Amino acid sequence: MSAENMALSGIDRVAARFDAEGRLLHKKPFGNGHINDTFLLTYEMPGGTEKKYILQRMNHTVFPNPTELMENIVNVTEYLRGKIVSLGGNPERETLNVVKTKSGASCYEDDGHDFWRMFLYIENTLCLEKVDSPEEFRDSGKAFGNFQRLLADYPAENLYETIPGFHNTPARFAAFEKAAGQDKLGRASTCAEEIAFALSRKEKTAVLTNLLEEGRLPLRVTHNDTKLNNILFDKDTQKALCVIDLDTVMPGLSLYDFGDAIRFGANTGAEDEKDLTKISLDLTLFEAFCAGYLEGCGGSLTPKEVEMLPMGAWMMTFECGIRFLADYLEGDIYYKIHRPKHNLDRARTQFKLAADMEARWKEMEGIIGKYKK
Ligand code: ADP
Ligand code: GN1
Ligand code: MG
Repeated sequence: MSAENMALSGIDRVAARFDAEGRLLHKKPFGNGHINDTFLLTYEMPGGTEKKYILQRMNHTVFPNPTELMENIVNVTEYLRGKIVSLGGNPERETLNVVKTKSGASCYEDDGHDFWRMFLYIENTLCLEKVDSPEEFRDSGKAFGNFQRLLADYPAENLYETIPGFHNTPARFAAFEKAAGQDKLGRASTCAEEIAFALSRKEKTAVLTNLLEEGRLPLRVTHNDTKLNNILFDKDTQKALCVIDLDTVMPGLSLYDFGDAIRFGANTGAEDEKDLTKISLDLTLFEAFCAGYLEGCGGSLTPKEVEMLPMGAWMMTFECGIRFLADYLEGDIYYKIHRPKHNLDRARTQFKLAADMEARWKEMEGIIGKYKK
């Protein structure tokens, strides 16, 4: 039984702890996240209408301090609410809204030490696993850029680092090397080619962290997990509406947000595609996201940040590949998997995409050249 189905049986008792209106009618597992267990709950309101909520069991293996994490989310969403209201927007649709517990806490710890949280469900939205058009991808770029701009003056020192070194690629590389060296499950022989691919690129992993240390790239408040499915699109307008999955909002580089979105959205194949001939970089989508992201950032990226955008795309793709591969080698303990070797398949697509980026570096730079100030 999946973790979601196991948890479903206890949902009513957990849901009763939260300050949701009405009577719980339906509950079902929801979404395609790799980390949390997400449920859609439908309540019947006094007049007979329905209201929906998102209930999530937080992954406390991945996020060791759920209370601090929720403090980040409450503070960030309240800050965004203020900005959205002052811009004449709708804060119930354009940012996440935390539903507190009946005792006023931002999450609930059950008897089994699992932590749960609730959000208002944002109605009439679409969550995409794949880009349908360059316009749509451009719009998602604008939304992620705008998200960063809205948080530009957020007091970053008040944010907890929910996963220390989340995009510290050299540290990720060290963790991967350790997993490959230990080879606890004897899986290294099944992915020797992938391990060799990663090892031969060790030197490149420090390019961005070095620039940050040298003060040549600015630290900003970033989202850090800018997958296309971490954005909701309005069904009516088809426009990007709300940036979700705020677990990893922390100080970071703009290049992390740009790069992670490219590695997922500008890939011609799925993140877990088995047929690697389907995996490549779609340069039209690369350019579309670039245009949208720079517009959303409001022209605030420095020339060095713009110059490094291709490196951001490569770094996030490579980093994601070594994270998937390390998890495969360690026995699939971090990411949810839905089939054997799922993490290995995911690592392979990331490495194929990273290799394609290497082959098309000049083309990426040519596109970026158009956006340099
Ligand atoms: P994970 O960290 O596991 O990726 P997410 O917070 O991204 O978890 O949620 C998983 C999915 O649930 C999202 O991709 C989206 O489809 C859906 N979702 C999450 N929050 C909301 C919300 N407030 N309204 C509508 N859908 C949501
Ligand atoms: C996870 O939570 P989700 O599914 O949006 C992961 C990202 C990876 C991504 C790969 C907290 O994102 O860092 O890039 O999977 N999130 C965390 O698909 O580790
Ligand atoms: Mg998500």
